[in-house]
Amino acid sequence: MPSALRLAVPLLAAAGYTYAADCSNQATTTVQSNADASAFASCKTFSGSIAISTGTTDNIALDGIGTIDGDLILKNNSQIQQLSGADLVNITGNFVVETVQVLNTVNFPKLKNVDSLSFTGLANLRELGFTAGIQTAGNIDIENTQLTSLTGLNVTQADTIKIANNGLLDTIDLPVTTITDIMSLDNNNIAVTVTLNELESAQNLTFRNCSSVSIPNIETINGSLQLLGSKFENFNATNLTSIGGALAIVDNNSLQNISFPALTKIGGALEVANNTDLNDIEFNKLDTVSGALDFHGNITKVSLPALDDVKGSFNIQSTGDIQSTCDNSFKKLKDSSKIQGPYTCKGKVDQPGGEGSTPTSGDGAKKSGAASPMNVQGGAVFAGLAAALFL
Ligand SMILES: *[C@@H]1O[C@H](CO)[C@@H](O)[C@H](O)[C@H]1NC(C)=O
Ligand SMILES: *[C@@H]1O[C@H](CO)[C@@H](O)[C@H](O)[C@H]1NC(C)=O
Ligand SMILES: *[C@@H]1O[C@H](CO)[C@@H](O)[C@H](O)[C@H]1NC(C)=O
Ligand SMILES: *[C@@H]1O[C@H](CO)[C@@H](O)[C@H](O)[C@H]1NC(C)=O
Ligand SMILES: *[C@@H]1O[C@H](CO)[C@@H](O)[C@H](O)[C@H]1NC(C)=O
Ligand SMILES: *[C@@H]1O[C@H](CO)[C@@H](O)[C@H](O)[C@H]1NC(C)=O
Ligand SMILES: *[C@@H]1O[C@H](CO)[C@@H](O)[C@H](O)[C@H]1NC(C)=O
Ligand SMILES: *[C@@H]1O[C@H](CO)[C@@H](O)[C@H](O)[C@H]1NC(C)=O
Ligand SMILES: *[C@@H]1O[C@H](CO)[C@@H](O)[C@H](O)[C@H]1NC(C)=O
Ligand SMILES: *[C@@H]1O[C@H](CO)[C@@H](O)[C@H](O)[C@H]1NC(C)=O
Ligand SMILES: *[C@@H]1O[C@H](CO)[C@@H](O)[C@H](O)[C@H]1NC(C)=O
Ligand SMILES: CC(=O)N[C@H]1CO[C@H](CO)[C@@H](O)[C@@H]1O
Repeated sequence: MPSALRLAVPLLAAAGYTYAADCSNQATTTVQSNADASAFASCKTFSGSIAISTGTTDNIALDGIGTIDGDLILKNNSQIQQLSGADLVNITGNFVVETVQVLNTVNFPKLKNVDSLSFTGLANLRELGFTAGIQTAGNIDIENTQLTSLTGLNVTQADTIKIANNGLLDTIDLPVTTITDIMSLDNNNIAVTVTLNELESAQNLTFRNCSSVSIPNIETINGSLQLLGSKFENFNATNLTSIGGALAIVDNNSLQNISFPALTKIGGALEVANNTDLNDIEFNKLDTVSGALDFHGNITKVSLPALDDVKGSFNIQSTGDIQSTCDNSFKKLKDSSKIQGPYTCKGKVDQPGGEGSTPTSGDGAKKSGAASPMNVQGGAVFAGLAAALFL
């Protein structure tokens, strides 16, 4: 043990005595050893933040403390294998465990309330030891761990939840009902099943590389919904009536059916692209798309019977033969100015491209936006709007 650390160990504790530590500290209290941690055992509430030193080699048990009125931080430590707190119920600040390679046990059987939970860079952590279940956590960030499940996270409301790059995580099942800012699930185990059966309202939702996503009770998404690089065959959102921002369904090679039977309004862009097996696109109640509408891929059927207002550009390009739908349905919307931006709708295209691209083969390829100088100008404006909305 380096001499600086040895000096930091309180003498009495080192000699085997217990002593009552101060239960408050305005500065962050640095714990160097488990003896330092045990010194707080008599503190029902500890006022102030506790950080465990990067050089600590002991396992740390913060037993006795019921509430930490501050943060609990363990960062960048290469030795600690176990972190626990037998009596801890509340952390009013952040609970941060970051870059602790050998940590294999986190045991806080009574912990229920934290302001935020950030567990990242934990190459040996397989489970969260939160037996009572965390009930409140405004922000949750779990990245680069070996967790196999999120058992122990029982939050019903959160501002942000980010769960990414957890290679063994194959089940995400949370009782959350409201997400006020962002939920992002990205690159966990490729077989991960996502079950958010209580979710009713959210701001931004991003699901990338998931094997199934279930959000049957979602009613409103105030921001955007993105389904990316996933391998589910079906996606449905039976109760979803409006999306305030964009809806993007891109790069899902197994996707066969999507169902949005109640969706009427999309406040941003609607993009459905490069889903190899998705042939049939139906949005039966959709009337308004305030950004661009962009469908490209192997599409054989497009049904948008209620569509009445597309404020951005309109691009449909498919390898399939959809030309009659273009000519019989969508051209009329363009002609009556219900599609306000540039218009492209083309079947039997070799390489279907996104908004702004020129269809590569077939006949009748033409972008009506170029018909008059006035339209060109309007088109440029709307192309800009659409591009912005695609972010
Ligand atoms: C945890 O916080 C709640 C709410 O502030 C409080 O009622 C409870 O007494 C706290 N528990 C402990 C063990 O400090
Ligand atoms: C991690 O700790 C080591 C020493 O234990 C130190 O050299 C390094 O700078 C620390 N890294 C960060 C990002 O704090
Ligand atoms: C946590 O949630 C799971 C599933 O939603 C439930 O089975 C479990 O009983 C809950 N645990 C607690 C302690 O609330
Ligand atoms: C939601 O996403 C949109 C873009 O898709 C972005 O402009 C907005 O800031 C995001 N909201 C939050 C709370 O991050
Ligand atoms: C979405 O917007 C509605 C209406 O503005 C609001 O009542 C609701 O709380 C918002 N939901 C979220 C998750 O932000
Ligand atoms: C959808 O909404 C209806 C009516 O509000 C409700 O009865 C139903 O349980 C919700 N969920 C699903 C999956 O339809
Ligand atoms: C994850 O999704 C991205 C697209 O968003 C895709 O490029 C990537 O191949 C996917 N990863 C896996 C393992 O499927
Ligand atoms: C909705 O999707 C689930 C799989 O995610 C599927 O089992 C169910 O049959 C689908 N329901 C409808 C009405 O498409
Ligand atoms: C997709 O929908 C069609 C028609 O409703 C159905 O025959 C087919 O089985 C569905 N595919 C999957 C994978 O559920
Ligand atoms: C779909 O794939 C094509 C060809 O790889 C690519 O040019 C296009 O950008 C992709 N579209 C999206 C929305 O990723
Ligand atoms: C269309 O389907 C073929 C064959 O399944 C596939 O190779 C190709 O990538 C698909 N194209 C698009 C744009 O999804
Ligand atoms: C899980 C899965 O099949 N993901 C694929 C979705 O489609 C993109 C390309 O369109 C692939 O890169 C992903 O591997």
